[in-house]
Amino acid sequence: MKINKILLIEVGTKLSIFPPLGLMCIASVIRDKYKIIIKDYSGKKIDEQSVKRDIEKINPEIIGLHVLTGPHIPRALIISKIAKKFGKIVIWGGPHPTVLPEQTIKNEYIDAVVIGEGEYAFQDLLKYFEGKLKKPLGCGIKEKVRGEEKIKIMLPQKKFVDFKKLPLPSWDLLENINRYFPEKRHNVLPLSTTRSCIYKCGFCHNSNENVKRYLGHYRIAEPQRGIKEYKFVQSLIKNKIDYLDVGEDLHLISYDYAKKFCEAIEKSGEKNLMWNTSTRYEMINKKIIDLIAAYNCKRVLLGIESGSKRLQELNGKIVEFNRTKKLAKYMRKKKLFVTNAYIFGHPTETAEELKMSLKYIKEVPADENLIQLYRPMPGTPYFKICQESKKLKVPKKLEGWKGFGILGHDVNVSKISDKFLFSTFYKTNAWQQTKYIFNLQRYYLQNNFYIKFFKNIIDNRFTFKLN
Ligand code: B12
Ligand code: SF4
Repeated sequence: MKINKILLIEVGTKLSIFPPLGLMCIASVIRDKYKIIIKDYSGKKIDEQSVKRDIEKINPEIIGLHVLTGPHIPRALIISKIAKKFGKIVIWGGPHPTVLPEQTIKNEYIDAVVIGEGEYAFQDLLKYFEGKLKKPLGCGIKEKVRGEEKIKIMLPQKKFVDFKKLPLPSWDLLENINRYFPEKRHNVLPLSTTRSCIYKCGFCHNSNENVKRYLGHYRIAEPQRGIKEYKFVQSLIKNKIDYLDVGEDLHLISYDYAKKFCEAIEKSGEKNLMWNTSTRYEMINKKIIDLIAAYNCKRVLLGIESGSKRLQELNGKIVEFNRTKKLAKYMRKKKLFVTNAYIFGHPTETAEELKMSLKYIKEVPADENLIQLYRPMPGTPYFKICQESKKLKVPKKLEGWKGFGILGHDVNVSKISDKFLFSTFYKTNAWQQTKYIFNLQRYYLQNNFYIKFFKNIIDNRFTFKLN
């Protein structure tokens, strides 16, 4: 089969707009061989008519979709069904097909999945559909064996992305790039500068076996790449970017890296270029805090997850109380906006252990305590505990995962009574969200983000998950 045009679709959810970083990375490595069109449905309602119109108008041979576990799935299925009606080859990539490739590809509207990192695997798959390669790696395919359809999950790729050789994401292929930067002066550029994570916390996607095998080891790009990307995107848009969001899974990994990052910010030639980061308490100290605060870092996201030593050991993140308290206090003194993330309802968690988390929330300083109910993510060590306890109904079909990761669809897999867990969660959150909004307003004023201050509707991660 001859492939000319490829349509890459960001499925997204109707409530949040986010640039399709993964698809832009894929596009960059194949755009010199094929015509690539990117459609971003994030922040939009999906209706059959407009999807039909898009597919008919573009008329690609291949349609690739980026899919997370949760509400992305029903949206991706609507698109895939229409695509199949038009006789297109449908390929899913992203976190959901990565963790459950076999079940995903069983769906009648999906022809193949990319597992883990997509840059090399997608190229293999394209060659496979062109009849130039028999055994693509890093993917799942359907093959006819003696008239019968068989699913084959292929071995991982032998190569993983080297940021030094990877072209910048194809921001210039976005249809309406200004959509992501609506403010006149204060816009945020999300950057993807890492792959995978050094750690494998028990609840996290990164501890999934397929993620470990198919996404490759932890890599972090030279900070200079982020600055280059910032300049590239700035040259494409009409408004001003003054803030880099590098708070991915794990960004600030050491003093040496922090130093390099701060030097790159300084050498960028841009006055007042701000940024945020994500890290773990065990990775930071006062010296790092002094450094990043001096070089315009504004926000830091850190995981505490639980106040119980047993649960900290279970999930692989030890957060020592006194040290954490001191560091958090110091970050706030240095005017860094501190977000501490917690999970309520860990598998096997007891009411006593939940109270230990409440102690952390009360005593460890933060501008935002981001509290989430435990969301079971398939294939993780936590998920296995849930399955063993038989408290979780594991979906037998792809469609069944649509409620995962959303507030309101939660199952209680802990040993805490439903009443105590949910009432503690909602009560604590009501108070913490109020405090957060107040702190955010203060932060906006401190940094002269006046427009954001006035426009600050409650668009935080707590409400958007009521999807
Ligand atoms: C930015 C981000 C968000 C943004 C935007 C989401 C988005 N569109 O990706 C927002 C804030 C909205 C978000 C929300 C949530 N997120 Co989030 N998020 C991220 C984060 C930090 C970066 C994503 C990114 O851009 N990565 C960089 C690009 C390059 O990677 P990528 O998108 O995975 O793409 C690569 C491959 O997957 C593949 N690929 C991807 N798509 C396709 C398509 C095709 C056709 C092909 C061939 C290949 C391919 O190729 C790409 C290049 O190698 C990731 C962590 C991470 N490091 O990936 C978590 C992550 C994606 N999020 C996660 C989770 C759990 C959530 C939430 C549920 C959080 C929560 N508890 O509320 C919500 C879900 C909201 C919802 N209702 O669906 C999990 C996903 C788990 C899962 N199984 O789905 C991740 C992996 C974090 C983690 N470590 O657990 N998130
Ligand atoms: S450090 Fe963060 S991103 Fe890494 S495995 Fe743990 S929770 Fe996941």
